[in-house]
Amino acid sequence: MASERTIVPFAGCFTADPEKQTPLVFAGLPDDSQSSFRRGSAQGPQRIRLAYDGNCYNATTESGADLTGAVADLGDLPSKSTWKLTARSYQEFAAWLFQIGKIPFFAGGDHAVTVPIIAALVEIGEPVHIIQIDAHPDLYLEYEGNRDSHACTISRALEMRHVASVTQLGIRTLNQAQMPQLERYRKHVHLFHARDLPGELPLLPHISPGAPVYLTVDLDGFDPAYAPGVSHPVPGGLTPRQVLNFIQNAQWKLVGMDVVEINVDLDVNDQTAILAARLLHEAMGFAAKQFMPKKFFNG
Ligand SMILES: [Mn+2]
Repeated sequence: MASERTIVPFAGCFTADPEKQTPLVFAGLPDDSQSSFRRGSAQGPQRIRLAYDGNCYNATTESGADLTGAVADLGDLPSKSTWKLTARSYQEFAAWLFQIGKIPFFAGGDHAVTVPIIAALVEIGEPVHIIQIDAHPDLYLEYEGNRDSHACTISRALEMRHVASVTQLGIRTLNQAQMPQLERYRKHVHLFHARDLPGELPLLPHISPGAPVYLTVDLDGFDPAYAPGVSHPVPGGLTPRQVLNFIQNAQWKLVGMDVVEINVDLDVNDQTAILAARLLHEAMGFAAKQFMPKKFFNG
């Protein structure tokens, strides 16, 4: 169960009342133990909350959803003594949220936190499409002997039978070591290099309108000009505008989302934390628009 509840308002969207009857919930997964290089994402959830705090942001999304008090903040799930135990607690927590019909939004943490959340998606009861914004395919079978590394996230996801497909957007670090996995799962993986995405992000014909989608955003998918606070910056990435338009124009059903891999030590003026919060906010608005048009919308 989550702890350390916060009353940080997150642009007025958050309520600290966990009993609030809203499908939209937020929780932090502050674990960076599976990072291969730099640590720093464990402070991500709280920095993302704080970055979007106060009266300088408003609760209405670009598409007009007024999310005032519409998001229950369930706090941060503390890390356990081992990653295996932490992952189990994340999976059980997420499974419970899916069982009771919530649409959870998570802030990491490194990209390893996504694996137990995707495992919990089995509770949705039908195959779920994964859409990944990332510079990296995360398709190592194992990395430095560690199958739980954040470099292996998509390999682990593809082993799950309830994962219908994985769409990777913004990739610019595919290497030979990951090619065997890409070949093995070629029917399930749709990889788009950043170099091939100069404008609007692609329509995804393999995902039917209304199909369930889980969105996982590694902040290094963005160009470092927009997201300097990441452990593995790779120039030549996506823009916030591309990704926001992609989310807002989607025809699928969003069942959950995470934003991971912020490195708070490298962030500049909270630029990356604000971007992370904005992505969550707009995606919450998309979910609200899809499921609760009368209750949560202006006009
Ligand atoms: Mn990455």
